[in-house]
Amino acid sequence: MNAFMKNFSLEGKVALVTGASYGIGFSIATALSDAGATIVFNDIKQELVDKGIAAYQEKGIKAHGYVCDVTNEAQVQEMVAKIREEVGIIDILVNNAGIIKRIPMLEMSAEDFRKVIDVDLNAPFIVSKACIPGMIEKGHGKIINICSMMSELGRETVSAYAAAKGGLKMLTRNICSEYGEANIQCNGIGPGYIETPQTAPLRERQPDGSRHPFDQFIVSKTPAARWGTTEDLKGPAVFLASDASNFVNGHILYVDGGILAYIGKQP
Ligand code: NAP
Ligand code: GCO
Repeated sequence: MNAFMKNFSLEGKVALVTGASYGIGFSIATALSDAGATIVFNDIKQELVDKGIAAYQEKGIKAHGYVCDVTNEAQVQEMVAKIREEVGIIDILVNNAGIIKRIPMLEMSAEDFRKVIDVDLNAPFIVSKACIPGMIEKGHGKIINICSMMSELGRETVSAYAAAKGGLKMLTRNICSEYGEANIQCNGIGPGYIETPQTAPLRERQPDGSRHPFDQFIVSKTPAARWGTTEDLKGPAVFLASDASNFVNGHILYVDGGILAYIGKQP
């Protein structure tokens, strides 16, 4: 590897990816591992952590899995202390764990709204807060917040999700503002519509076998004319986790096949 390409290497780095036993988090974690990082992940249930460890093993990756609910500050502090003892200080944090509830606003309970904000916005605050002291101690750190197109746009039924992801964009900029001087870069990745269990209901085939109208809508709104895959997020994640992005801070990198650049097909 020549000196320039070494900038993209994550050799010797410890990366925590939250909620990464499958889906986008899993894919990003495998890419960070391919670039040389040691992978740590968490999930709420032991059963999912075990499944995750087996899935990483299948890819030849020895991942360290922890049971932890990212909305629980005491559990998060305990997990980060354990990781420090058992694996090392976290250099790279990917705040990936997230949920969505697709409910029209007038039908949504305040409790459901709060739950989404708790996982998608409060948790990245809690986990970042737990990891930043170690990063300051080490003299560097990378935080990647998994935002969304809903950090910019609204849509019927996703009021809580859009509020949380819009907030996460601003938390990203604020962490950059507060800790840039400590050589911590905090950026976001804003995936477009990606094929994962979270979006499966939007792609379900109709009873007559035809495509879901939302599926057709997304393909027609995307200049790339397809849904994204978790593979599409790997390069951007490695870039933002590596020294190649050391002067990129407070930025949201949209990986959306061009949706945000496009007004839509003319009639
Ligand atoms: P997913 O398939 O539903 O995976 C989300 C993961 O987060 C699951 O492993 C889930 O675990 C975990 N999680 C949820 N609540 C948690 C908690 N309190 N503590 C710890 N882990 C928790 O979702 P995905 O599609 O991969 O999405 C990953 C991230 O990308 C999310 O932040 C999502 O909002 C964002 N995103 C997704 C898309 C898309 O099109 N798919 C687009 C833009 C942004 P359980 O299975 O135990 O609940
Ligand atoms: C929805 C989708 C989105 C995606 C994604 C878009 O219902 O509109 O689920 O919210 O998950 O976050 O970037």
